[in-house]
Amino acid sequence: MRLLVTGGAGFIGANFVRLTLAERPDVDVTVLDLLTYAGSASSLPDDARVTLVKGDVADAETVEALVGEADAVVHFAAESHNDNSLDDPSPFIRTNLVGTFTVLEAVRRHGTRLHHVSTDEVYGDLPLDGDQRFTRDTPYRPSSPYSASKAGADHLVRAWVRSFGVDATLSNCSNNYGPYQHVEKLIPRQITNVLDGVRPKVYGEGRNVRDWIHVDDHNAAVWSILDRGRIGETYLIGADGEADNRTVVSTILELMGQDPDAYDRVPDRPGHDLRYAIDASRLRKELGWEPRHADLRAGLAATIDWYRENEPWWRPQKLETELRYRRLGR
Ligand code: NAD
Ligand code: TDX
Repeated sequence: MRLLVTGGAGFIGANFVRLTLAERPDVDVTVLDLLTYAGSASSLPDDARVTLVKGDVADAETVEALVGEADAVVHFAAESHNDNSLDDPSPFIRTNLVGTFTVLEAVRRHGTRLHHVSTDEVYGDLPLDGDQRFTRDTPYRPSSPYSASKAGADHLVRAWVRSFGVDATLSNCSNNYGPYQHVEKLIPRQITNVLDGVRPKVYGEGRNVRDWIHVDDHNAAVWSILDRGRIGETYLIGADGEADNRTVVSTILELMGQDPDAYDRVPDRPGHDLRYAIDASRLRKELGWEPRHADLRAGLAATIDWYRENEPWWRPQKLETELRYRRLGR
């Protein structure tokens, strides 16, 4: 089987390729990735079963040719960072909307199976206090240009399923963490700050809650959906990992031998979503998926070790990322 993985040189995609090589001996992978600031060939294993094609998911000719050679497509490619989308939304529109449209047109022509990877942020946010959780029936209410572009992409996929009979499934996952995550994101930013002797930066009061899941649990769920998911269905992926940002940052500091309060507060992100929480019971019941790394503290400790041991991977991103944050005042 040949799988086309768009965005496979990014954080979740590269971990997906690694999991696939380890657990699916019958699957060869073609990665289509533009290698933007967020993608790196060095995140991919050097393996004869993986072919990396540098190209744009919004380029119809490139996508058409690669989909024509694939048995299935997993679509991860996206601009993924909220803060960047507030600074300049334009690449989010092109990659997330036009890119998804381009993939849909190609799989429509070739009759190829598609799994579309999306986010819980399409549902907007939940109140800080309370036990409400997102389900697949929660109305879409995205807050940022990033989440609005992902919401639009999800709607395109559902329309292509209904109107053109495309063989697609969708998933909306909560916040991922683990190895190979770009240092712009909360957890690797703060781990690498501490490694550099810099105090972590928490937006606002740090009370915002995210529902953390280890990237391998997300990717195992994607494989469950590819194997057993019902065409046209949407599966919410989450591992009951709710924690507020202060707690995450304090845990990182403590695990790294620092004072848990040794962080700085910086101005809040405009439109900052308060809380995300996923009800993944359908995925568990229908497809039998269970997270294997649900202990956030243990997962953070392993992730800290990974960043300690892989400075040559993250160091080239760090200075430019922090200069960008300085310009944004965060
Ligand atoms: P990432 O930014 O680390 O990786 C994105 C990859 O897409 C990069 O390799 C980049 O080079 C590539 N890319 C960007 N524009 C492209 C284009 N025009 N053509 C081809 N490739 C392009 O993002 P990630 O965190 O790995 O997220 C992957 C997917 O998962 C995204 O669709 C995102 O919305 C979704 N998602 C992410 C999270 C999370 O917590 N990170 C949670 C839920 C869903
Ligand atoms: O330095 C920081 N300080 C801080 O307090 C950064 C970078 C973030 N934060 C806060 C903002 C959020 O409340 O931490 C939380 C997590 O921030 P991000 O890592 O930027 O993630 P988030 O905005 O929640 O979005 C992530 O999860 C859903 C991914 O980036 C998206 O791609 C995914 O769809």
